[in-house]
Amino acid sequence: MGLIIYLDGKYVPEEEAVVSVFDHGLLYGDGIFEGIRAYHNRVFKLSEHLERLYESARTIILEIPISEAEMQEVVLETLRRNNLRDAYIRLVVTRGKGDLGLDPRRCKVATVFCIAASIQLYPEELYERGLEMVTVATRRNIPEACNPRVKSLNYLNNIYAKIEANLAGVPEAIMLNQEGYVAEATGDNIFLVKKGKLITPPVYVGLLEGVTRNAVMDLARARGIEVQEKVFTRHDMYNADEFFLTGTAAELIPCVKVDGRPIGTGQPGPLFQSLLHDFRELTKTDGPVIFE
Ligand code: PXG
Repeated sequence: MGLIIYLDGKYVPEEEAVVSVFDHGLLYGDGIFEGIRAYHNRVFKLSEHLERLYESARTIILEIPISEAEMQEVVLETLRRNNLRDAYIRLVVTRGKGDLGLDPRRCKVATVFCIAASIQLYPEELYERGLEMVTVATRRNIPEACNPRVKSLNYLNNIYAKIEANLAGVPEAIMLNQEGYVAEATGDNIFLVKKGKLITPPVYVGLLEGVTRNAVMDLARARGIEVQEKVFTRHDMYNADEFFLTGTAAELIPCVKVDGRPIGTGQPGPLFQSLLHDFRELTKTDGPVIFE
């Protein structure tokens, strides 16, 4: 593809953007990342993504060698060097090069890289028709063991769930927490609509506090819709009026069938359509400009 990649202070051709086999990001999944999008020459919710990245770093005691302001410039400059105004950005910070022992103190300096690539959006028909999903047996990691709020490089929990969805022949999985409450999908947050209210599981259930999730809650409130963060079960899901997912990759995607039960009318609902419209409008004005 001939991309220019930011790696540890330099912008290099992708062939030269390589990390050590002794990097603990690879050996142990010891690191963190963000998936970010640029729309219409702006980086959507960049400060929110950077805040989450630095908070994840603090929790795992990972020292990021550059400041948040410098990181913002890395993202913008990587986009400029690749002449991208609409893009998908992958920002990664690993524990860095160490040895074959898991002690993070063996890693002297974190590895930082940023990839900006053009992105193929889902076909429009998926947003119009909606997805089918299944609840999978793999439970979401418990916060006391591997906190889902940390956007770590350790995604095996989610990959297990994705494999189950693949085996079931559907594009996405619903993951429950240890108590059986609905948590999230493999890379997306979950919303349902019931009697005009928008409901999403609270962060303490054990999920990633999505940037898109928070944006959608704000958009709903701006429309005068009541938003509730409360726990719910599969029963609530099956009896929702509308159901949809949010995430940087998926944006807002309707789900019309869960575990064989059609949701609501079996078609994407009106509140979903309104929020998707508002979201697309917001992407035109939110975030720092790439090319002045
Ligand atoms: N839950 C999980 C577990 C995620 O990984 C979200 C929710 C949604 O969060 P945001 O902040 O994006 O609204 C995510 C995000 C990928 C990919 O390459 C995954 C995510 C984001 C971008 C790309 O699969 N996950």
